[in-house]
Amino acid sequence: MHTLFSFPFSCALAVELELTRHGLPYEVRHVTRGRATRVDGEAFAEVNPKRKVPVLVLPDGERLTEIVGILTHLDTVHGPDRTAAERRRVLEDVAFVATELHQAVLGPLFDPSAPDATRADVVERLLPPLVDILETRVADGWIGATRGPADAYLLWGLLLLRHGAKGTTDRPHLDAFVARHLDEPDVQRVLARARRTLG
Ligand SMILES: N[C@@H](CCC(=O)N[C@@H](CS)C(=O)NCC(=O)O)C(=O)O
Repeated sequence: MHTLFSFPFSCALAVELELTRHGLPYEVRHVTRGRATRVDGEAFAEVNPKRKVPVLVLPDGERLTEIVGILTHLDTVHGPDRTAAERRRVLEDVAFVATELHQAVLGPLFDPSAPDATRADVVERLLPPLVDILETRVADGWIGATRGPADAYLLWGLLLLRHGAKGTTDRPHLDAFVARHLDEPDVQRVLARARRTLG
């Protein structure tokens, strides 16, 4: 059994989707968001001194942090056979989505203590060229055509942007990508569980 430390609608949902897609049994332990982040009354710093989700505890007890490592681990061990070149492309795309979309854009956009000017700068300056690149990448067929960890991670990023920066990702290939994923029963299951957790 895998154990995933998460909070609803965090980037850990990409890991949950990959666990679901691979048919792996897992439990989710909920972390309370914020500076004094706690899980089930236990200090979360004991679990991850960096105080960030996701944390994935493997069935043998090994504890993984950092989503790029977690997603590529699941893909390598439980995903489809890939050539060495395909693995390099998977890592490239997961790292791109992690650093350029989630850390650079979504991090400040959803940080309640970020100044309004920071959020405006992210939406007006950083996001548009990134959306251009993502639209082209999806149109060219790597992300999106080959189901994998970059897809799962990009999907959560686009769903969060639809919520936090409405209209900024309205592009034909990105819209088709999101629609295709929202049709997937695995995606619907993971989203429904996150909504139930929010209550
Ligand atoms: N370097 C970490 C960063 C992960 C991260 O930023 N996680 C956010 C949620 S998506 C978090 O746990 N934030 C703590 C908080 O908001 O209290 C990784 O790539 O896994």
